[in-house]
Amino acid sequence: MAFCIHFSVLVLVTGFVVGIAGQNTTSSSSSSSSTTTSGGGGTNSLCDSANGWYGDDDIATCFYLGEEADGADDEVMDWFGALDYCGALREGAFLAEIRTQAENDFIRVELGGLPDEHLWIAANDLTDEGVWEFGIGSGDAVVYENWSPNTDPPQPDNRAGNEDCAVMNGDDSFYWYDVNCTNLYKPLCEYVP
Ligand SMILES: [Ca+2]
Ligand SMILES: [Ca+2]
Repeated sequence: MAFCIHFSVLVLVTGFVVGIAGQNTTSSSSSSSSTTTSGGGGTNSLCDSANGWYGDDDIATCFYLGEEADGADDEVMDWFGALDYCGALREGAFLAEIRTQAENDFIRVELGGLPDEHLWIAANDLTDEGVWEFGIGSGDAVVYENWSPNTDPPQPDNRAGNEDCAVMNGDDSFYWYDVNCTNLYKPLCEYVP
């Protein structure tokens, strides 16, 4: 019985991990160091794919999609926790700063198999309502934006006057939504190799 349960979990986890990325993924039972070159992404060899970091030739950066190689894929945290989580993940890592359409497209395509995911990104208007920046009070303005037009009113709507942090919403093609910073979601982390 225990074996059956464990086997079922393994199958679920394996299908889940393969499903998100559409590419070869290092599973808990394999320490293979083969490069991941199939599918729509993960082809940037400068990214530490063995530890879950992916990029491709269209972007000069690496993203961590919140999926540990060991299948520990369900860590959720508030936005401030996400800042800390990404910073501690590896040298030079930070909560993702989506600055181009190519970067946004990489996340959307790479995560296309996980339509229910919400991922924290660095954009916030904590310091000055309606003025979006990366970092808190950094003055590093968000120039490229991908707010959802599919709500009424469209995003960002600062609903209830209390939405100052941004997520990419997998329920809506990974368009950006402003949400309450204390919501619990997975972090999308980044580092520049
Ligand atoms: Ca706001
Ligand atoms: Ca909103």
